[in-house]
Amino acid sequence: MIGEIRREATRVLLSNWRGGSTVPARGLYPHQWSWDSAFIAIGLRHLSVLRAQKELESLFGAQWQDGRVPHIVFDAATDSNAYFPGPEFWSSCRHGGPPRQSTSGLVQPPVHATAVRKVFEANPTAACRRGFLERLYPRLVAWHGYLTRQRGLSGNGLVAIVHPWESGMDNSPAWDEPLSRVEPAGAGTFRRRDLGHAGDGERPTDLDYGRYVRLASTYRDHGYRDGALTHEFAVEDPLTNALLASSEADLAEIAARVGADPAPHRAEVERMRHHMVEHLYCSAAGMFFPRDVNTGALIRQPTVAGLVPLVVPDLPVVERLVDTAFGELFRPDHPGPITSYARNGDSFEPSRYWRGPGWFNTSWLIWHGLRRHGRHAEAGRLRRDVLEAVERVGFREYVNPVAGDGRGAVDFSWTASAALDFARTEG
Ligand code: 2M8
Repeated sequence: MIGEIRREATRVLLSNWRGGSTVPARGLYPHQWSWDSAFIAIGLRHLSVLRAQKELESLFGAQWQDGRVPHIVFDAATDSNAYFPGPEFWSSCRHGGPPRQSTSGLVQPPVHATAVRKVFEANPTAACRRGFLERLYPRLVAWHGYLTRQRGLSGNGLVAIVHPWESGMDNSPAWDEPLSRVEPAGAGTFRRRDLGHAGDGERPTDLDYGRYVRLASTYRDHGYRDGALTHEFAVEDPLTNALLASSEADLAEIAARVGADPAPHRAEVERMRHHMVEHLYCSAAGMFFPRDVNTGALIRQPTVAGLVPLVVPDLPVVERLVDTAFGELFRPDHPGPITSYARNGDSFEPSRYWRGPGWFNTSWLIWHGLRRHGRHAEAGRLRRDVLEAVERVGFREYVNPVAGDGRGAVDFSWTASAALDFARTEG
């Protein structure tokens, strides 16, 4: 079983490689995505450390002057109409994006320093030869600096996302309430391309898309300047903040390797951990919730994002989070990834994208967090369940936790990458 998974995962990652980076899936996602590339590099390092380094270098090659790492880097060789919203919509070059590449103006969760560290550790000699860490370290510092400086919108020590796409969990039920205040762009003003590749019962609705387009075009029309705009959607997401804290811990290790001072990075981890527990943790629910910056209220929707803080080193509430993660709420009926939304949630939909299906990257993050906290028994159980799902459904984008079948894209890169990493790790 493991041997077959490794072979097939390798096939997927090789066939989605485009010469300098990897597409999440052919057809539906024909460009480079930010957090996908981080997960992909983590898997690729088992096949070729050089390719894994290039995956991350190409992404950071498209970093903006202000330090942001764009959520999509468009492939110039791919038809610009293949994906919506495409390069013309974002007009990145006019707003501080890199001069020779087209990108989006949004960001995605910062899991990159973790990926850089793992790729480095896979073969330090090869990395040193190419100056991999020396080149990436200042870029990672600028990336984290962009988030803490420009996205610290409420001043409470946490960073905010300003669009559901920035969460990576686009149509999470947690965004329904803040999104309901956004006037959608007219249905006739844009043309979705995603529905040509996946069923509309598995994707966000047209109303969601209208609101996504409105928010993105307003941000663009303000030159993507964070301070210059009262964001209609601004949320402190536990997944984004947790990944920033955990990446900052990895950045401390990277700093030590390149002869920089790790102490400020360690202080930053401590600061973020404190603010996360203080502002986003709900002890009654045993999990974290996002906070709406515009109302100041917690959004009490139980999603897997509220469990991802397990990745934060020395988190004081690990026990409760583990109980929640392995309780009934997030358990699929068939062995597989933890569900993206609680089974008893009022908006649970087992086939629709981030509103119930299990995803491989979030389960990888929880596994990583469990191992970080020495919870090897639970980590091993999750690993076995996820590998069993891969064996059953292949490298699908997500899994219906009720029927147990695969949904969304086939041959999905981060599924292959996570499977490869699980398959290559004992326990
Ligand atoms: C999905 O998001 C994109 C927009 O960024 C889309 O729906 O077109 C999400 O699952 C996101 O987390 C992921 O990075 C992206 C590419 O796999 O697809």
